[in-house]
Amino acid sequence: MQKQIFVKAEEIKQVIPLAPGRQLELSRPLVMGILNVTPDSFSDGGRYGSLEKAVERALQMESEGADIIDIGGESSRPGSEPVTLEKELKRVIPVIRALKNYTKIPISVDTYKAEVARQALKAGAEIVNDISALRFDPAMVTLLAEKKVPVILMHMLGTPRDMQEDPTYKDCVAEISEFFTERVLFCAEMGIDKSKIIIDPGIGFGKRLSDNLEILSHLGEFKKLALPVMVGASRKSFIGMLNPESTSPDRRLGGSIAAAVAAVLNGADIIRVHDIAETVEALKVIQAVKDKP
Ligand code: PT1
Repeated sequence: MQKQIFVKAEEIKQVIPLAPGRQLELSRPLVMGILNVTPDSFSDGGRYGSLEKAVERALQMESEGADIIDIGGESSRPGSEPVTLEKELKRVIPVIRALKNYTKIPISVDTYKAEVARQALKAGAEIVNDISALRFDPAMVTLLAEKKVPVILMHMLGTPRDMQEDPTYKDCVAEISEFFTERVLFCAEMGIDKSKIIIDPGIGFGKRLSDNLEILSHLGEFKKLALPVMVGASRKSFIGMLNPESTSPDRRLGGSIAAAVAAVLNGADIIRVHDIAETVEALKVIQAVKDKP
C-alpha cells in the first residue's frame, strides 16, 4: 500500500528553539507551571516565601508534568502596584539560580523589565514572558534581539494598576489580533526572528467577562498569525464571576480546568496554570479524544 504523504495542517510539528540542541516540541499542548515569588501573590500569597520552598514547589510542578516553569516577582493581578527593580531582582534571581541546579525543564521569567530579564537569562532562564509585549521597557527588545531567546508577547489594555477600570473594545479579538500584527512587525524590524515569538491574548488584562469568553472561544483568530498561542486563565476572576461560590482564587479549580480544556480545544499551544496535576490529567483525556482514529 502506498505510504500516506499528506498530513493535516495541525500535525505539522512546530517547535520553540531554546539553546543549541534544546527545544520545546508543540506536538501536544504544553503546560507552564506558575511560580509566584511575590509575598502578595494572588493565590499562593506568602506560602513560598523562602528559596527552598520555591524550588520545592517548582520541582513538584515538574514531577506533576509541567513542561515549563514561569517565575515572576511582580504581581500583575488587577489593581496591583509595581515593585522596584531591586526588589524584583532579589525575589527572582536566587530562585532561578537555585532551581537551575535541579530541573531539566526550561524556566521562563515573567517580567517586563529588561534588567530582570538580562540577569534571569544569565542565571539560567531560557524564555522571557513579557506581559507588556516589549512596550514598558525600551531596552527589552534590544536584549531579546541580542540573546535570541523565545519571548511571550502578551496583550494588555493599560497597566495592571488601572487595566480593569473601564476596558472597552468594539471587537476585542480583532483589536488584539491587530496589536499582535503590529508587535510582530516591530520585532522583525528590531531583529527578533518570528520563530522566537509566542503570543498570548492576556486573559484578565483589561478585559470584561464577555471579552475573556470571546477570546477563549475565538483563539483560532490568533492562530492565523502562524505563531504558537499561549493562554493563562488559571484561577482568574472571570471564573469567579461565572461561579459566585468561587470567591477566592484557590476555589476556582473546576473552572480553571474547564478554561484550560476550552483553550486547548480551540487551539492553545501552551497553557499557564497553577494546578499542574489536575490540568495534565484533564489534557490526557482531551488528547485521547482528539487522537482517536
Ligand atoms: C498571563 C499571565 C501572565 N497572567 C502571561 N503572563 C498573570 N503570558 C501573570 C484576575 O482577573 O495570562 N499570560 N503573567 C497573572 N495576572 C492576572 C490577571 C491574575 C488577572 C489574575 C487576574 O483575577
